Amino acid sequence: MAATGIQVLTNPTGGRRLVISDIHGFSRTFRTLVTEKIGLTSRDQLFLLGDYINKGKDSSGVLDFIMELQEGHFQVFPILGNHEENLLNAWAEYVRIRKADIEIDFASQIDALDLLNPKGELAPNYAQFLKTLPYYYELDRFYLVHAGFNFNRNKPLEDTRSMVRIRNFTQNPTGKTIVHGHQVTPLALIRQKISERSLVIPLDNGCYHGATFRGMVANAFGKDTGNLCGLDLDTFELFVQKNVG
Ligand SMILES: [Mn+2]
Repeated sequence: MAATGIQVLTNPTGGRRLVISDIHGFSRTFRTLVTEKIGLTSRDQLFLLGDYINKGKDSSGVLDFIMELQEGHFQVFPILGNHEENLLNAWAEYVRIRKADIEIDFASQIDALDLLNPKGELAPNYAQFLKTLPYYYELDRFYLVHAGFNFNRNKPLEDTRSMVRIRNFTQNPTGKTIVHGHQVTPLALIRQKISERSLVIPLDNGCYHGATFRGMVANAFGKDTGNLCGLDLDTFELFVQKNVG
C-alpha cells in the first residue's frame, strides 16, 4: 500500500508553489508545461495531484520525468491518484498469487504496458516510486488531493478511498482551499473557480481529450477540455498547455 498521513510543508523561500494534476501518460505535454510555460526553477515547489499513468502512450515517460526532476534537486511533491492505486493493488495481487505458484499474466490486467520490465513485471523503479506516494498534502492555506475528501465520514483525513475516488466534490468545511483533480472540468469553470477564489478548485481539464484517444478524434469530448493546467497557489495564475502528445 502507498503511504498515508498528513504532509505539512513550509513555503519555499523566494520560489513559487505550483500544482498540476491528471497528466495521464502525456509526457511531452507535461514537460512542455513544466519547462516552457511554467519555467520551473529549483526554488519552486511543484505539487502533482496523481493520475500520471494510463490513457496516453507514455506513462513511463511521465514517471521518468518526475524522478528526473527529483534527482535534479527540483522540489517535486507527487501524490497518489486512483490509476496509481489500481496499479499498485493489481501488482500486490499478482505478487500474492505468484507466491502460491499459480501462473498469472500481469500484462493482461493493466493499461500502461510501458511500465513493465522484460519479464512482464512492474519495473522495480516504478513500483518503488509509486509505493512512496502519500494521499494528500496539507499546506498553510491549502489541502492538495487527487479527488477530494468525504466530509460526511467521521475521519475524512483517514478515508483514503474517497481521496482518490470521490466525484462531484464540492463540500469543504475546513477553512483551507482544497485543490483537486480527477474529474474533467471545462476550462471556463476552472477559471471561474480560481477567479472567485473558491474553497474548492478543480484542476483537471481532461488533458487526454486533446489527443487522438482510442480511435476517437481529438476533442471529440467537447471544445473546452484537452489542456494540462498548472496553478500558482500564491498568485492564482493559471498556466494552460494544450495536449502536444
Ligand atoms: Mn482520477
